[in-house]
Amino acid sequence: MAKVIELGYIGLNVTDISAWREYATSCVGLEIAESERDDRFYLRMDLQHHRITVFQSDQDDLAYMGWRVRGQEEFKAMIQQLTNAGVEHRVATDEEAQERHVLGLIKLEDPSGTANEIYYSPQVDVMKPFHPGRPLYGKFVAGDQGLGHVLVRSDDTEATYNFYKLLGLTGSIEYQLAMPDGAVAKPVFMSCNDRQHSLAFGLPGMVERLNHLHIQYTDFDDLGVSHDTIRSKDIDVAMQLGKHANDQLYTFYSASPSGWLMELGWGNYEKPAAQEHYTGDIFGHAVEASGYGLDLEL
Ligand code: MBD
Ligand code: FE
Repeated sequence: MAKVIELGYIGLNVTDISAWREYATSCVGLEIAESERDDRFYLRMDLQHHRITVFQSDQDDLAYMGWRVRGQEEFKAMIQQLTNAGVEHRVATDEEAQERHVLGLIKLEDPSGTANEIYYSPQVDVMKPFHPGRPLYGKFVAGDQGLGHVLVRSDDTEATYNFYKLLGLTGSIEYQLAMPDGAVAKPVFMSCNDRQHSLAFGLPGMVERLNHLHIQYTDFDDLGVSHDTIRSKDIDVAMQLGKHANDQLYTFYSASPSGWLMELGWGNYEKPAAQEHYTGDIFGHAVEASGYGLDLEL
């Protein structure tokens, strides 16, 4: 079976592209790389040409997720796998692959209509050392763990699980959470490498496609400086610093310039030997600013 191996890139549609330049560098520490097109810029986290493309748009939401397969043979096998499963997809043109700085690209949608891409061979700029947008003590956890994770809207948990299972991700329900309205949320977390999860879904009430993007630092002090910076700018913190039960990361959630949340984190993780679920986090993560789709008792 062909499998994706990382959430390698994402595209973000944003209404305020200059706010994003400031936020991505000073609050997060990402490196800006300019594009030859004036409707976008790139964000780097490591040696890869880019990890995030920020597009000037009339909306603020996830534009697409890009999943990497190991190489050209796995790419061909993935096309066959999608065809055999009857999943609608399109092999992109050379121009479309070039636009993403990859050698081959498939375009498809998940069951909620969220744009997904599967690619092989990203451009890696080995001659251009990663240079953070603000001084960092360490760097980002990226490389073969991909850029981080996203929590996306799912209109049908079972169908969404089956779609991403076909791409090669594995996972399960990892929390049972009592919601303010008395319902029980059962979010699903899926993984394709050593990162505990690259994708989560199954929170009720989402309208936009993206609830949050998680990015991880190698160095605890960088998380602290990001927290100070975000506090000094009076940016809303939806969930305060706390430690998750599943990925064991120390994280907090603050509002990005697009209104959805950025979950910045640091920590180490040991995979449990068999499937587990939790009813809350280890500590913290109290709701501070509500209305960001994470009004949960973690
Ligand atoms: C996560 O990364 C997360 O965003 C939530 C809500 C719960 C556990 C891990
Ligand atoms: Fe998360």
